[in-house]
Amino acid sequence: FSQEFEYDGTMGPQHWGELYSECAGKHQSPIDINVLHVKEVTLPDLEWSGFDDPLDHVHVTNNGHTVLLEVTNEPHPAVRGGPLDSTYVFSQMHFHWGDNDTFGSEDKINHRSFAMELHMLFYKEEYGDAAEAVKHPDGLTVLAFFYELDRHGHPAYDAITAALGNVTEPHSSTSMFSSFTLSDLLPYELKRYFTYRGSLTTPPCSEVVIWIDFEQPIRLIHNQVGDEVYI
Ligand code: B30
Ligand code: ZN
Repeated sequence: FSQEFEYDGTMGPQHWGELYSECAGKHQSPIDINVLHVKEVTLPDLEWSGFDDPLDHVHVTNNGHTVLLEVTNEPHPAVRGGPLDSTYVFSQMHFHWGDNDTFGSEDKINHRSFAMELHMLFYKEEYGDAAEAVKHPDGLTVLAFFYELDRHGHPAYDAITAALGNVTEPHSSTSMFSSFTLSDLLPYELKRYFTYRGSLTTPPCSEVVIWIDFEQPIRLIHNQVGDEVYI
């Protein structure tokens, strides 16, 4: 099966710009956030909707780049406020991780990598869907959460960890019917975050993403981190 891109070698990030022109852009993600250069501002509160509703059906896919979770809840969860001037509707969430627990996140904070990163992708409601939204500079927002290893896990992740066993091979998928909420997956403190204008972190690298990176990491135990899923 031929991949459209890879994470190293001749199809690695250094070469993405040859096939996908936007990957050679000037506002590319991921970034290394230098906290000393961050301007501290007060923004309106983020408003979350649907995050406390049990998810009725979660479709889990190993698409060859990541493990992607899609939900069927109606109405879709959504987020507004903070740096966002409108409502953004949930599209999918997925993870980025490394071969071991010392790296794996995409963005970094003060050069520090985290073991894993969760991306919750939302599209601006007025654009109707993610495919249309990606054509507009304010089309998408990604809520990004870092993970830190701890001896005490986060119970809501047990269902996801179990489902990963069914998607260890690229282009496999499975369904989950366990009732957790999106909030169950998140850290306790959601008031402090870093926000910047950037891009999709993989091809087509479109510079259409309002990034919101939460400062407080999610704590997981080692066996809840997905380093045995092959992409
Ligand atoms: S991220 O949140 O910035 N990591 C995409 C979505 C979110 C991010 C990066 C990329 C995205 O939608 N990419 C295009 C989708 N893919 C199709 C696919 O599902 O698997 C097309 C592609 O890459 O060019 Cu392969
Ligand atoms: Zn991502």
